[in-house]
Amino acid sequence: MKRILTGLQPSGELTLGSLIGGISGSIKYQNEYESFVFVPDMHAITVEQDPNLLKERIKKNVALYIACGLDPKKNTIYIQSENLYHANLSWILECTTYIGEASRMTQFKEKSQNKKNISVGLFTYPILMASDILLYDADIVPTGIDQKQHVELARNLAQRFNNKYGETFKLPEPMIPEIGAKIKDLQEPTKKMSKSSPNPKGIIYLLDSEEVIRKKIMSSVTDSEGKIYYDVENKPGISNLLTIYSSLKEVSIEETVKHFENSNYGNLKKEVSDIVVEKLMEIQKKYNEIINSSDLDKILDEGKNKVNEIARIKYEEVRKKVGLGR
Ligand code: ATP
Ligand code: LTN
Repeated sequence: MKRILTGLQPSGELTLGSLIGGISGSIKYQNEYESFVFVPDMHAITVEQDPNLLKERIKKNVALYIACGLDPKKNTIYIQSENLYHANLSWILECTTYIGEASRMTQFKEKSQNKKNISVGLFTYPILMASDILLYDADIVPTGIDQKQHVELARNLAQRFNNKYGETFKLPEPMIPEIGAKIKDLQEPTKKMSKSSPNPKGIIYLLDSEEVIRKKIMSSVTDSEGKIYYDVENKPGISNLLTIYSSLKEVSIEETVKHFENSNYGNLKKEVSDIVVEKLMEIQKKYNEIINSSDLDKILDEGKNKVNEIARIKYEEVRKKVGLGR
C-alpha cells in the first residue's frame, strides 16, 4: 500500500480554509493509502511563537483534525518534535543541499519580505520538511500549491543522496487538490483565507460560534452586479461563496451555480451560512468530546512510538552510509 504523508502547522487557529484545502486531502485518501499526519511544531518556531499558546494549539489542532473526520485508526498521528530523528536527518540533508537551490525557495522570499530579525531556521525550513518526508519513505505528499516547490526539493535531495550513497530514499510526489484549492478571505476575496492573517472578520475559524459564523458570512464582500455566476477574476467574493458551498455540499461548481441561478446575494449568503454552520457545529460537538478525554494522549503516544521506530531504522541506515559515528 502506498504511503501518504502530510504536516499541518500549528501556527494559528484552524480555519475553514485549513479544513477544505488542507486536512480534507488526508481524510479523502485515508481508506486508500497508509496515511501519516503530523503536527510540524518545529516548523512553527521558525517565526515568533508564544510558548503557552503553541503548546495549547498543538493538542487543540490534533483534536480538531480528528473531529473533522481524520480517523485515528486509519492514520498515524504524531507530533514532529517528539521524534528526534527529524532534526538529525535534517542536518545531513542540509549538508546535501546547495545554497543556490535553498535560495530559490519562493516561500522564504515571501515570508521574509519587509521583516527584521529573520531566523536561519526560516531559511532552512524546506530542508527540515524534506527530512519529515524522506524519513518515512512517503510516496505522496498532499499539500497546497504553496508547498509544491518544497516537495520538489525533497525529491531532488533524495535523488542526490541516492546517487552518491546508493538507493536509500523514495522519491516523493506532491499532490495538489483541484477543487477548493484556495478558500479566500471573506473581506478580501482575492487573498487566501489564512490562519495567520490579522483581520478575523474575513476568516471563519473552526471553533467560531454559530452567531459569529452567520455574521461573518452575511457581511462578506461581494460586488454590485447582483447576478450569481462563477468568475474568480471579476467576481472573487461570489465565486468564493460558491466554492465554499460546493466543497461542503460535495457537489460540483456547475451544480452549485445552477442551484443559485435565480437567487439573490442575500439568499446565497444565507444558504452558505446554513451549510457552514451545520458542518462546523457537528465538528465542534466531536471536538469537545475529544479534547476532554484521555484518548488524545493515547493516540499521540501510539503515533510517537510507531514513527520513532520507523525513523530510527532509516536514520541508522543513512548515518552508516555517510560514515558518521563508530
Ligand atoms: P496559513 O497561511 O493560513 O497560516 P499555511 O497554509 O501556511 O496556513 P497550514 O495550516 O500548515 O499552513 O496549511 C495546511 C494545508 O492547508 C496546506 O496544504 C495549505 O496549502 C492548506 N490551506 C491553508 N489555508 C488554505 C485555504 N484558505 N484554502 C485552501 N487551502 C488552504
Ligand atoms: N511546510 C508545510 C507544513 C509541513 C509539511 C511537512 C507538509 C512541514 N513538513 C511535510 C507536508 C510534508 C506548511 O507550511 N504548510
